[in-house]
Amino acid sequence: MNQSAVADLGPDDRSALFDRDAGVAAVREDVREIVDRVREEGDVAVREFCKKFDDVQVGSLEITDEAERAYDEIDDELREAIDAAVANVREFHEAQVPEDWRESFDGRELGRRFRPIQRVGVYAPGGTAAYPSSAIMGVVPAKVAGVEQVAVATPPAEQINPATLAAIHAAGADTVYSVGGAQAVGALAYGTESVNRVQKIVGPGNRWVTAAKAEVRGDVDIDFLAGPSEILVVADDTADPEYVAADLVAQAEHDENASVVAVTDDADLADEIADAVDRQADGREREDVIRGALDSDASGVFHARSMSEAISFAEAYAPEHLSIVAEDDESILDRIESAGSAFLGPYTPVAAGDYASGTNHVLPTGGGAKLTGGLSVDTFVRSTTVQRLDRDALDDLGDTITTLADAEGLEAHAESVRRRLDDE
Ligand code: HSO
Ligand code: ZN
Repeated sequence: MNQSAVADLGPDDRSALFDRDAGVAAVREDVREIVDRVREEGDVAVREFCKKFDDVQVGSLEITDEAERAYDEIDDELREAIDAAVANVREFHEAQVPEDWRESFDGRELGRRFRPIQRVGVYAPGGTAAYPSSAIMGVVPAKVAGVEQVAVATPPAEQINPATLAAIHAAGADTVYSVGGAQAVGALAYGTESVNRVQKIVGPGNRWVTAAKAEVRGDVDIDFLAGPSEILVVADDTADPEYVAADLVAQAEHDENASVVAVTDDADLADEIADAVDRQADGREREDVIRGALDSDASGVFHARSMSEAISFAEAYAPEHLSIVAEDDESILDRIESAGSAFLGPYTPVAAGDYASGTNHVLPTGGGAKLTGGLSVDTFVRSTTVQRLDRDALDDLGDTITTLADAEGLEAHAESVRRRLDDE
């Protein structure tokens, strides 16, 4: 794993860290071909790609009933864990539901009204790991927002992970499709004989799924690019290096394209974290994946000369997950504006938010946190502004409107006001 002083990072090092793209650009062209073929050929192409990439000859692409069956059949402990996670995620997202409002602004009655999108597609990754938690994170906020048709796409397998199917059902999805990768995104975006076209696609995925979302954006709405996982830990000398390392290794476990970073103002701690990461990676079930991520140019343990330098580094990185393990964590958080989700203190592992604290784990990666937050109820609603003016309010505003309309040469606009005000 990279280890260096922040001050010694050259332009190429900084670019690998701050302009990271987790290999998405490299698959963009292949993804375009997949998406185009799904768009043109529908189910035939979807089935062909399922065979090619997942090595599965899919029967029916729609498997909604299997999700309900899986929920009934999984063991009680797993069902209870799924239900507990769903309940916490639901509770947190219910607290976000925006209320319609109207207010008087000097006699002008203005307000906003919120309504859900109607048809949404959620991607729940499968592949080398199963992601029941991602199904929960996509479906629950959509349902809390009031989305009528929530479809989930998850990769096919000899037997699709029963926990994923059960979670999809527990979260309240309406339809489930057995299709993954870029072909799933294409099918949801354009529709096929078996897959209903949606208006917005959300959810995390590997670089293929992420590139496909970038590809269809514009034809269909997407949440944002939520690619391979990232974590950045800001730590001071009060941090336990073993805890910090455990969080880095955990996110590295997702994908060899994951990026994991720690930055600290304590040089000894930097060494201890790097040692602990190496030790903790040893012998893990997914050690190959972990080592792949640790060796990435976008990963490393960095020593800053001051907490201010560490904070500037974190801001430039704009991580998906920001963990702050430091005495004055709140004031450090205050000074970092760009992060998908923040985890404060020694007892808040990122895994808490990944699974069950209630916050959403579908978060912007690749520096996207500079522009947007993670999945929330807002992702699934649109707003309409509403206004009503009485005669006095229009009278008050009349000169302003007509003067601006005249300045724009839009005389009919001005007339639409005058006509009303001239009428007694
Ligand atoms: N850390 C992942 C979410 C996840 N972790 C799912 C475990 N399962 C992306 O934020
Ligand atoms: Zn995770």
